[in-house]
Amino acid sequence: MKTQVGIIGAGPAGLILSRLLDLNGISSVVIENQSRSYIESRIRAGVLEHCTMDLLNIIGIGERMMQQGMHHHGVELRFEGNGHRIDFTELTDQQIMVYGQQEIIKDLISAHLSESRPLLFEVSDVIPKELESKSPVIHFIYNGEAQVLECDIIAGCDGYHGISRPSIPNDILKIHEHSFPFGWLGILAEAAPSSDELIYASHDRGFALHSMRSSQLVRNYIQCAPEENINNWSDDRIWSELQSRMELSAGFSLNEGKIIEKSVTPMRGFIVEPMQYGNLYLAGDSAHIVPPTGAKGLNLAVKDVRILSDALNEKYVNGNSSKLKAYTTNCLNHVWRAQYFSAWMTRLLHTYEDQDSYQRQLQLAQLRYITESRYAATSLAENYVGKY
Ligand code: FAS
Ligand code: PHB
Repeated sequence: MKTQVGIIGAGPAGLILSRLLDLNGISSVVIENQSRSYIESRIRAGVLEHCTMDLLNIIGIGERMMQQGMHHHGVELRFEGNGHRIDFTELTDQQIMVYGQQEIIKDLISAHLSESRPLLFEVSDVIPKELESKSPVIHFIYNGEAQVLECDIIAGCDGYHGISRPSIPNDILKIHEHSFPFGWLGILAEAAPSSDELIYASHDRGFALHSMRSSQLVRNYIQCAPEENINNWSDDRIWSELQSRMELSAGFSLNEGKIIEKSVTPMRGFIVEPMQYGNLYLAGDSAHIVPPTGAKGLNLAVKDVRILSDALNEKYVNGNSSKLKAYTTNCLNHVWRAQYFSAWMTRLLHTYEDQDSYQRQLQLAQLRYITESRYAATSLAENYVGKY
């Protein structure tokens, strides 16, 4: 098997890269170790920056998103029993789109297969090799048979637990990482949203987030311990904790419903550099993880593959590899910006076990400042909609 770009992983990074390359007449093969049904049902991101929404429309897979997604023009910060709206459109002239990651994956896969572009599911034993050579290869098993994919470039879009990053020698990789002392217990529930926009609540009992997927599906999160045991959380306990942390002095209650999915996610920041080695290029979660408080993970993956496809286009169309050489530098700009914003939102909105009243009052003073100062609110809004 032969192609120009071998892509490992059919997440947002891999599938959007393949489409961008195809639009520039560059061939690629995407290999994925999970089944189609598994990755189309995996609950992940839900918030798209303005520029991510624009890109999905530009590459021609935004139709269902624009019909079924929810256009949000702000978010609410809730603390001390009051809600405060941050008006994105008024402050930045941009918005966000709330549309489930698994829906984007479904749209990308159906476009991919309807155009008969190669996408292999349920591969195994994937091993990228000869990364420093002019023709790196990917060994893998497909339908029980050993395969070798010869390519010019390998794109490692296989997420944090993938094989691509570990294929780079340890002495080459520099790792920056930080674990926050809490996790998120996330639920997907059959209930109508209780607000038109997302609610970020900072409460003495801990952080909580009210998000949504449709007019019948909500996605809520509560701050918990990093290694929290989900079995200690009955559905009743989850709803009562959410209600407590979302309280308003004027009265408020979240619509409750059947919880159809619940999981605990640790909160950490992680970045490797370089994001390239020979002819292997990392994009998305394979190179960096952000705490989800800033809703940046998926959007970062999209920014990476925009830069990578542009650099590959320059190589194949103009024979100029300067942008490929500068790939890591060009990506780290937006990656560290998103890390900064995600860590800032996390520290602002979560309570720390060893926090004293002085530190709690500092958080509340900062929240008041953000909701009273146009400049502070604009800073949050710009970072949230992805205007950078
Ligand atoms: P992905 O992990 O999405 O895709 C990698 C793909 O590679 C997967 O399909 C995997 O099966 C495949 N793969 C792995 N190893 C392989 C191998 N050896 N061979 C072949 N294939 C292999 N981000 C937000 O912006 N907002 C959110 O609300 C949000 N919520 C999240 C909630 C959870 C629980 C998690 C885990 C993440 C969340 N994120 C969120 C971040 C998330 O959206 C990621 O940033 C995004 O999926 C990154 O996309 P990819 O880099 O494509 O990686
Ligand atoms: C989500 O809708 O899943 C979501 C929204 C905002 C975040 C994180 C997750 O910050």
